[in-house]
Amino acid sequence: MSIASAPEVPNTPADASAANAVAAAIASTDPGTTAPGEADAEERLSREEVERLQLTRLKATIKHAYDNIAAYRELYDAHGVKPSDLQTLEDLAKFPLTDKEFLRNAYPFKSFAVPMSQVRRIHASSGTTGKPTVVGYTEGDIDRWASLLARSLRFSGVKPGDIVHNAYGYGLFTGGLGAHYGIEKLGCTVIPMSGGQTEKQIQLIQDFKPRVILCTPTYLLALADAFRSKGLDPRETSLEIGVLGAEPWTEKMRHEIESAFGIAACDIYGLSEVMGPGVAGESQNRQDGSTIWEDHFRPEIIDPMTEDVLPSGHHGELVFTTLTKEALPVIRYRTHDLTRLAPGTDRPGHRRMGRITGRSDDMIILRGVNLFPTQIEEIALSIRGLSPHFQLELTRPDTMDQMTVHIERRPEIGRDEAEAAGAELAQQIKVKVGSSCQVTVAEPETLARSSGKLRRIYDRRPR
Ligand code: DLL
Repeated sequence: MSIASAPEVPNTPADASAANAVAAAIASTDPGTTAPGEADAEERLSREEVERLQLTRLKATIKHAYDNIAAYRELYDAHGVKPSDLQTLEDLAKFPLTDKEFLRNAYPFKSFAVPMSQVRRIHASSGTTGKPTVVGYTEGDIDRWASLLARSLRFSGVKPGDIVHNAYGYGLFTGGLGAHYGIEKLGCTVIPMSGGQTEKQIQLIQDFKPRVILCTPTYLLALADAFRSKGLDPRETSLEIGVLGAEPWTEKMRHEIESAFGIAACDIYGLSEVMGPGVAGESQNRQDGSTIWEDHFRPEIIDPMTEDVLPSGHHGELVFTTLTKEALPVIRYRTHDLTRLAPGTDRPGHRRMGRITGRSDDMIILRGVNLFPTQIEEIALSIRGLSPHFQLELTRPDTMDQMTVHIERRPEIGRDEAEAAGAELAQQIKVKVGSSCQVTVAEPETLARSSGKLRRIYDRRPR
């Protein structure tokens, strides 16, 4: 494994403005600001120009991390690489990969490349097991994050002057505040609703009449159900656009949401360690996958087992290097998200990512067959009478693992039809995924809903 632990010694960055190679690189390459509603110059760069910009910023980032973060210095010294070994973008592959463990070992602040006096904000991952992953931002980082979020929203059809209902959770999670600053930056009115309080969400959507909603795809479905249970038609709201992310979702789920609300649903992708929401955003005109903002992030796809970089178009694990982060530069950071890269379309200089099919750590291995919850979502939503509300329960009643899909029927079908739909689901999973499983069809609105990222897998196998 090519990942080293962070040392116990604290970092001692010198005066950050002098030591911060990234700040200098940004200053020398920054094309200046544009009006909030217009595409900015970096967004419009050609592929060649983007790569030239990436190389300048990448050199600066590696130097910044090596000079100011002891963990990177130790890691690179142990691997016998130094910042000057990076002369081309391909040279990045010479540098070792990093992951969540690398950041956790630097808990809480040893992964920061600037003095604490320059860190304006902290966020942290939920950290269900062990210590959370802590991320920090300078004033410049927050400003660039807001600009990228604003760019992503604009790309998805949001306009200055729109009222935006922000139902991503506020707090240590990057979703709420990250989106909030971007919404303001674009010149919109933000309703900082956060997640939960579904009754209140419904009331405010009716009273404040937002044109745009931001939340997870599964929470938007929960809101659709809540509207209906009050006898209200979600298609009658003022909403026209949903900018949805923070969890995997399929094209079938997009259609489900779009028809439930009569809106355009666009993807937004990001992760805290790399920045937060807005690492990639989707064009409303095309809805052809999220465009990665490559003026700020260099993506790679690797084989998760061999760790080799895969050729363009291959499916594998997404790895990111930040190009403009001052407080927390990450270099070759393993996201565990599985996808592929595709050429840019609406923004030809910036590549797109396919839908995240799953996370390598969310993969279920059922009697030797690998499967992801998104595969079940895709199949379930193609069967009449089955809803998108499901959970996967893993048990081991004897020596064999077993998976039970608990899925709600749609209210418009009866019990008999629901049983037939459940049997059809089991059959199609067997044919398409290659694994037999049990299906139990639950009554509408009986499975757990979430106000943020939905938990799909309940693993009850003995450890
Ligand atoms: O979920 C940041 C975010 C907030 C993105 C709001 C979009 C909207 P984390 O909590 O660090 O950050 O979780 C990051 O969530 O590695 C993916 O596995 C998953 N994820 C995020 N966006 C998408 C998406 C935020 N559009 C992890 N599609 C990532 C699929 C997503 N998975």
